Amino acid sequence: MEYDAIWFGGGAAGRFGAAFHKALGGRPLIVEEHHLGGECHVCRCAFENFFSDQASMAELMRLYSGKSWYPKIDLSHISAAKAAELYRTVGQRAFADTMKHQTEKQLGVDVAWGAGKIIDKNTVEVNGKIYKGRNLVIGTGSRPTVPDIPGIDLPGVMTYKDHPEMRKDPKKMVIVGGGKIGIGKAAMFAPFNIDVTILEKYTCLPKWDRDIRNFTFRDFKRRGIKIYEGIDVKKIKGKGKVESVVAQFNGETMEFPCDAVMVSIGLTPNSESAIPLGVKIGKGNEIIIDEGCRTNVPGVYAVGDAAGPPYFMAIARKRGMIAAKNIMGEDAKMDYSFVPDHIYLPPLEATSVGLTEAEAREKYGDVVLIQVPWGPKPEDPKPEEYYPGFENQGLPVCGRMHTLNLLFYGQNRNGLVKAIVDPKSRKYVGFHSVGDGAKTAFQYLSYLLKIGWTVDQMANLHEIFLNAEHFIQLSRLVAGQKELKGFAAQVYLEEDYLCR
Ligand code: COM
Repeated sequence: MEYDAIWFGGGAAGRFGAAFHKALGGRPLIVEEHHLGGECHVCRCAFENFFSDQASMAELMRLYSGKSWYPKIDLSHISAAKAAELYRTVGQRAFADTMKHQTEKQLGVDVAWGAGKIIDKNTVEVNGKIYKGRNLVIGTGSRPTVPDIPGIDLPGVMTYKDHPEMRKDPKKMVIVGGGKIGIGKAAMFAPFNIDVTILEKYTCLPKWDRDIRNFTFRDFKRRGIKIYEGIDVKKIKGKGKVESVVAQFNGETMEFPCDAVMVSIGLTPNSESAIPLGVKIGKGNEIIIDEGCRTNVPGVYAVGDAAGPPYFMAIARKRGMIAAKNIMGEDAKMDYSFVPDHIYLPPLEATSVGLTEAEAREKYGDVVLIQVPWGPKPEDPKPEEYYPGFENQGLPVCGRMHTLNLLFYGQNRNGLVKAIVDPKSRKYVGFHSVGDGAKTAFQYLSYLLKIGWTVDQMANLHEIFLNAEHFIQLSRLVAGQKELKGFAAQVYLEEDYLCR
């Protein structure tokens, strides 16, 4: 039997692509060795959501312990390894079963289980059986990039892939790389009494709005998470297991004692299986595709992380959907504009879409900010006068369930929201938040940005108070202004979070 397409790899891109292909009336076959859904439920999104929930609970218990009616809780023996074990033994299997049931039984997509071998662009062999397809879609995902430095193979050195496999609780962890994975991991491990140091060669979260970065890293500093930027990791030392990380910083050699290292310097696309087909491969090991997810070889497509960044589940799934449409004779194109982004920062999360303030100023000149809190020294109000230790914060801001609790007990952790508006057109150009629960809104805000949503339109929506990002009510406060001024001019929170 010949299929319309063989989807080589059943991760987010292949699974969604094949399902979409089937829904369009096509005949897809997924080839998958391990489980459907890719890394998501093994060690990425699903696992990280779970682990972040566990870390949030630890952090919130720490904050609330002995306050109000909350009992005093001893958190000195909590265990990150225990949290990982629960997911590893129950979560991974439960998700795998669900994906299999949904894909094969509910959606009726055929799956050939086993290690596939691409024979040619129309032929794949699985367990000695030959499958034929008119098209081939490569969705083989990505892997963590690992630097070639001495000691990288020592026990105790891990990547995000190994996180669910944690069997012992580290005391001191060094995170190599301050991108969104490394920053997220720092926030996930610190609540479990793990002493965390982040070593970043350049700048942490360079693409994020400066206020979000500063808010996040000031919070890290308060929590004892140490950050070095501009530091070059040279080797990992240890006898039989990791004992320290050696790095070059400001011309000096520094050694960071630790019993665990998390390497998070980026991702490398898994493109190797497609190379014999003659597809073009880019400098980052990615399969080069056009807007329709086609490679240079007719009838061969690439989707998901295998085709390079942006590495984001929504993009992976949408690449699958676009490839499916094109296989079925449409002329569909990827749209990479206004893709939202997100970082786990338990008990909070950062979410962003559109331009940062710096990008917006470059493009539109004077932009208007609708933002709370205002900056480091608000003239009014002065909450520290009636609530000691409550400096530098404006109103309670974000959190789906902890807004007011975090206001009182959160040690300045009650969030930040920031909308950026072009005052001439009154259109939003970017939304940013640190809080809890804003992800849902950002899925829709990304669409509103794309259609040119204005402050006046936003002011006409119906907020359900309290909510996670407050953009409706904050916009309504200023939408009556003929000449839009927004909230107070921006005062950057000081960048005082770095270890020097
Ligand atoms: C999510 C994986 S766990 S997938 O995108 O639904 O396949």
